[in-house]
Amino acid sequence: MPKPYSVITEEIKDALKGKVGEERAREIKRLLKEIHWDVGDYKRLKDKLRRELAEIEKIEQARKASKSRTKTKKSTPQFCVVGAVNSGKSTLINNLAGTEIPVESYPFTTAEPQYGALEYDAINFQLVEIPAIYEGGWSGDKSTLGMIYSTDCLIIMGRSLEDFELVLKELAEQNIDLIGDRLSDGFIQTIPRKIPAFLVFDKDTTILPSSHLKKISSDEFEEIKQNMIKLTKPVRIYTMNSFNEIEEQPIVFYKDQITVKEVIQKVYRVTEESFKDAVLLEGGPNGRRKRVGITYELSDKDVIHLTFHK
Ligand SMILES: Nc1nc2c(ncn2[C@@H]2O[C@H](COP(=O)(O)OP(=O)(O)OP(=O)(O)O)[C@@H](O)[C@H]2O)c(=O)[nH]1
Ligand SMILES: [Mg+2]
Repeated sequence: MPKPYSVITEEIKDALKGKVGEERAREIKRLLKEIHWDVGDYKRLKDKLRRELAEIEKIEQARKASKSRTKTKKSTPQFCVVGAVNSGKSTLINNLAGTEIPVESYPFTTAEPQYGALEYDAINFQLVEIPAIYEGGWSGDKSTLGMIYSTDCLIIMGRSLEDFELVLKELAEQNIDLIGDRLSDGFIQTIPRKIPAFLVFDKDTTILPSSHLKKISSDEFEEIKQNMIKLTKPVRIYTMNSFNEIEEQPIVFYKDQITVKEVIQKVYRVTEESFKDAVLLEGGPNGRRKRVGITYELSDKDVIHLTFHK
């Protein structure tokens, strides 16, 4: 007796849960062998599995062919934390990233850059503490200046108006323009250098600089993390497989105007001609469902199911 259709569908879902890539393909092949009946509902089910298998194989082939291109540099936005001595840079990174960078009440505790990692809202951030700035300090320290120049974003810390004035002046002297969020093209290095930044102050600070940048208190960790997202403006695209399961890790872009085409190019590395169509859940799993073409412009947290010609 064939197993009831509903039982088989559940079994398939369980068997494939969490499996991706080659492992998923192997499991599908096994399931196809196991289901002997190839008529009616069973046939439709097997066809669906066969379609998914073909899709995975195509994607895996393409992935293997271009392994070197799979690592995209900007998957981890970097934030350098800059500030005067004792402004709380190490303390902030320890609080956000769970690191144990030494914190002391005397100045210049941190003599070398210190690193921390933070995952928030599906984005991996890197935090780097830059040793305390003092007047003219960066002019004689090209390696520190180089790190600041090449970072994606800055967190500027201070516990007094003088602290902030010092850092803002040093940054201006190095020809660095501070901006409220990333440029529409991403973290590109313009001349003069423009870097997205915000200020973090100790709650006892009485006067803050009249800067156009956002200002957040150093104990508002949630707000700081949210602002890191706001500043970097990630476009997170979730892909969905044939069983309507949404992948946990999104594909992340740091650029405005991302089209379906760019997702295909970045992730699947298949040619445009093999693209069949895309079904979109607007803004998340509960969003409006619509069928879109290759030039459709995606938004943050869209869920997308792509199909390709065999
Ligand atoms: N009042 C107050 N003190 C703080 C705050 N954050 C840190 N501190 C204290 O300030 C001192 C310096 O803190 P750190 O986190 O080491 O500061 P830092 O900017 O890394 O210092 P350096 O690496 O020496 O430049 C320590 O005694 C901390 O306990 C804060 O938000 N408010
Ligand atoms: Mg420190």
